[in-house]
Amino acid sequence: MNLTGLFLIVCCLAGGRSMAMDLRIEPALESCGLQTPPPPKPPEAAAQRIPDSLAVAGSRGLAWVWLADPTRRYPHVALGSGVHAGSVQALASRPGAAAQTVRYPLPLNRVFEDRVPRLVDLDQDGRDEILLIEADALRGAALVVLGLRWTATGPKLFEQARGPYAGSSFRWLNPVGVADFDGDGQLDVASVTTPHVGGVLMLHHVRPPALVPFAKAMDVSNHRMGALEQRLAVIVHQPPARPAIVVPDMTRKALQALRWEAPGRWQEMPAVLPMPGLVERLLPLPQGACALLADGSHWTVTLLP
Ligand SMILES: [Ca+2]
Ligand SMILES: [Ca+2]
Repeated sequence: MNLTGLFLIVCCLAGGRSMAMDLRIEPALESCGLQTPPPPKPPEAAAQRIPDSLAVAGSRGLAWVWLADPTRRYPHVALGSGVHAGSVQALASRPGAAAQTVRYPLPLNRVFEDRVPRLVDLDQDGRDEILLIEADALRGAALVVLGLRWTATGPKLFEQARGPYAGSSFRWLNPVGVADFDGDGQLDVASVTTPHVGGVLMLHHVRPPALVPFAKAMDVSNHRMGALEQRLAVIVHQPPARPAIVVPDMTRKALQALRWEAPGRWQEMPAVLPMPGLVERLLPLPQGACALLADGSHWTVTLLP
């Protein structure tokens, strides 16, 4: 009997669970066959975005969002450069009105330590919010959710919710994504705090004005220090099971899969899955992920529920 078979028996006898999660990997062609169409052309104003950052197009109230006002006032190079954004800007749109540019500047003790604004309708009201990594000079990084509202004088971005700070200067965190991890019908936010020095996977409820952590798991990483690439964990949807997270362990030479199960505990694989090299990027596939390793090879990763 192989180790997996042995585990299944031990698991089911000891824990009473019917199945254990498992991951399978297979060598794949470049990008695992993923076809990504070229993005639409950003508006003229987005040409002023900070270096190496993405302008992101949306369709639910925010036509475009980009990071702007480059500054070196927070000299941390987790993303490969000490240049960060002093503001986020957006092209706000609504039916029957001309789109308008709106700017949300940060105070001098803060920056957006991020390269990609994430658009997601977190409160499911039909309009997108912006999820970003902010960094405070003394308290380090925090997740922030910005909402858009229209006033008599035009659109305004405002802080809708904020997560806990990473703790001190130059402590960073990196989002994983958004899903209903605990099955209560409300979207939750997943992120990894301090992914370079003992990463902690955190799940947060969205409870404006706060993002409130409700689950933590240790010893994961979803970023390589100094890398521009921020996509190093995926969320796998296999209903009726709750969404699972596939993420490297701290070495980034192995993968773990975790799912937050009722009534409130992690289900995870009994042992991490060793990879044939250092994991540099994970992109979502319907049943798992496409992994890019440091040697340039691609692998499909499949989650067996
Ligand atoms: Ca919304
Ligand atoms: Ca939820």
